[in-house]
This record gives sequence, C-alpha cells and structure tokens, in this order.
Amino acid sequence: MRLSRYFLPVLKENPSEAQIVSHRYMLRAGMIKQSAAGIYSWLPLGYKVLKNIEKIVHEEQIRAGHIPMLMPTLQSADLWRESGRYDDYGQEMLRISDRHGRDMLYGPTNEELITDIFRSHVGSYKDLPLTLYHIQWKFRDEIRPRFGVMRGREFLMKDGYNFDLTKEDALHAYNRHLVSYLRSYERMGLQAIPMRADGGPIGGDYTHEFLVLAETGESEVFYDSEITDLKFGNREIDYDSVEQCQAVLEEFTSRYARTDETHDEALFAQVPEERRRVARGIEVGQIFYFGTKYSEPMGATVVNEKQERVPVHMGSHGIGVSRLVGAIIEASHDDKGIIWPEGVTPFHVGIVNLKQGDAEADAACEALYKSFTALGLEPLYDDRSERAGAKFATMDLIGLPWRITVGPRGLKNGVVELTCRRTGESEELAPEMAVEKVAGIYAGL
Ligand code: 5CA
Repeated sequence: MRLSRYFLPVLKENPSEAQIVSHRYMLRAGMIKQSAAGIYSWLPLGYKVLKNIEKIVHEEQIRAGHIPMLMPTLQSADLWRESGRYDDYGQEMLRISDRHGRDMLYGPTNEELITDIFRSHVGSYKDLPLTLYHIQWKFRDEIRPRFGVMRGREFLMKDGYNFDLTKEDALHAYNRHLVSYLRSYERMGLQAIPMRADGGPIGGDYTHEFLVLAETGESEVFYDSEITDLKFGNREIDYDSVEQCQAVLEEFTSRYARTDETHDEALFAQVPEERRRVARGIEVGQIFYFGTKYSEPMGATVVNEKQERVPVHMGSHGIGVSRLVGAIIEASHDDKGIIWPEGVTPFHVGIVNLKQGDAEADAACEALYKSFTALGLEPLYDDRSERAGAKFATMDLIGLPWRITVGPRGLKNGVVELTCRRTGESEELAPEMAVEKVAGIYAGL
C-alpha cells in the first residue's frame, strides 16, 4: 500500500476523551472512530489488525477440531424465555421489537441460539463430540462503556460451544479450548494467564478467565509469580489426546492465579511471600463448563448407547477479539506509539523515502515494494512529499515492527537502513539483504 493513496487519518493532538494509552493511540493512529458511546467504526488500519486477530483465532480453533459457522446478531426473545435468561440478563440486554411487535434482542452471547440449532439437528451420541463456534458482533448495554474498544457496547467476540455426552468428555473440550487459547494469545505476542474466575451470567462454577497483565486492566488479580515463566511455545499437541490436553491444563493452572471474584486469602498465603503478586489484568477470554444448564430446560438431548435420552453436557468459550486490539497495545507500546507484534501487524514493513522525487531514491523504494509484494508480504510505502521527521513520527505511531529508510546518501554506498521498532536499533545493509532479513523473520512465525 502507498500511503499517498491510503486512508490513514492520523491525529496530531492527544484526544481528550481517551484515558488509557491504547484508546489514545487507536484514535491517534486513525484505527477507529467512535459513532456512539461504546460503538466504533473500524477504519482501514484498525480493521486490518482486527482481521489479523480473527485469522489467528480461526486457524487455532480449526486446528483444535472446532467447526466455524455464523449466527445472526439479532435473536428472538422466545429462545431466551425458554432458558430463563430473558428476565435474568437485565439491562445489559438491548431489547428491540420488530414491526409485528415481536420481541427481539441484539445477542450479548449465543448459548440459547446454538442450543436450538443443536436440538433441531442432533439426536444421537454418535454425532458427538461436537464443537461449533463463530466470530460475530455482540451487544451489551454496559452501564459504563469506556477505554475505547476495551469495554465497548458493540464488540466482536469469538464464541464457541461444545456438546458432549458426558461430563468427562465436556471437560476434555474445556481443556482443548484452554490449549488452543494459549497458542492463540502467544501467536498474537501476548502472555495471557488462565485464572480461576466466576461464572457470572453465563453460569457454571468451573471457569477460567485469560488475563493479560496491565496496569490499566479492569480486573484485580492475585497470582504466584512463577506462572509468568510458563510458555506454550511451538510444542506439538494432539488435541484428541485427553492426557496431553489435561497435562497442559495442569501445568498452566496448578499455581495460584485468581481474579478478585474467587480470590481466597488463606490459599494465597500458602504461596511463598516473595512470589505473591497482586496486580491488574485485562480479561481477553473466558472458558466455561456449565453441564446441562441450557440443554435441560431447552431439551437438547441425545440418545445414548443404552437407548436412553439424556441432556448433553455443554460449555462455552469466548475470546474478546475487538478487545484484544486494545489489550495488545496496552502490552506493547512506548511513548512514540504502538509496537505491533509481528503476528498481528497491519503491514509487515514500512518503507520511508527520505527524498521523494529523487529518481534514485524513488526507484529503490519501488524495487523494495515489488520485492516484498512478490514474497507475499505487505509493505506500507510512505511516498508522500513530507519531511523525514513527520514520516518517522507517523511510522512510530502506527507501530510497524520493521522500517526501511531509503535516502540518496545511503544509496550512493549501496545501502538502506533497517530499523527495528521495538529496540530502535538500526543497521545499514544492501536493499536485497534487508528484504531477505525481514522476509526471514515473517517466515519463522
Ligand atoms: N458465552 C461466553 C463465552 S462464549 C461469554 O459470553 N463469555 S464472556 O462474557 O466472558 O465474554 C467473552 C469475552 O468477550 C471476554 O473474555 C472479553 O474478552 C470479551 N468482552 C466481554 N464484554 C466485552 C465488552 N463490553 N467489550 C469488549 N469485549 C468484551
């Protein structure tokens, strides 16, 4: 993409409404624009990051054997009356009526809708296990939408639902989700720690939240510092193996880590004092096992091997896709702007032409642009006739992990400058070598 033809409405001033750094940088980098309280348009740069996060989530869910689909945003109130949640959900639910006076709602989550789909089409234990998921917009009429996309009213969520014959099978599905979530967050450059939590309006008493540690996080968390040394890394895992998934769950959940809702002072006191941490975190996902809470009242049953009709065991599993954009910025920025992890960056590399209009510099930038594109990478080429300082400031703000600076002086010596956004370190090297180095980094992801 050439910056002269892109839509990147960068703001010079700090927007006064933004209280935290991610909100400030998302507005300043032209990623989002508020349309109403807690409701945003995703401008091209923000949209690209959102799509990159979605792609990682899809890839990891499919790897775990979960099946993608799509359910609507608007739902009929009748299904929610069956589960009893139409009254229970309270004012967070946006209630609408259509022209025939039928009660509708903008879905805050999808347990009822998916249970209805399941009961309409599945009747035998032979069709289990089954996990269906989608990535769809949700609406929760939060009393205090704030911090930009972190606590929105309309937000994008991945929500997955497992259907199993027995509690044991459903717990395997739970563990599978835990593993796939660890992998997903790490691919986004994040450490998200599973912590025992509370079921809230979704229900169930077996649930973990995934928290990214950040001072601006809304949740208070208590944990054993040893947990921050754990990495999932590139290990191979067989998602069908009950033992392997269980072992990962045990590894990542055996140390003390809880949100304030489930915090237990007496248990926490057993952690050696020097390892006890009290901090804040951003909840980027939550997994639940709730047994037959929805299947029983809604009649989602299957016939088992003994020809008995039994309600299925279920769980639901969410990732805050749009919230993650903010969470990643909270975890990865400096005073100049965002620092995107390679896994989610909107463009792979920035090209800064120090002297637009100089025949040699222009040609060298065009050649770099072509080389990256031919390798399947997306460069953002700043081809505007701006001062070098302004170009650098924009690149630093939007946070591409790698920048190549091209100028007549370097070209005379046959070199360009490659700069790492995270460390600020630069090196001079031949243009082909710069391309090779950047391509190598992305090939290793
Ligand atoms: N049905 C279950 C799991 S599929 C569910 O709704 N879980 S949840 O309530 O925990 O939401 C899942 C994730 O969505 C949360 O972990 C959080 O990351 C994100 N989320 C929840 N509320 C908001 C909000 N108001 N703004 C942005 N993201 C949100």
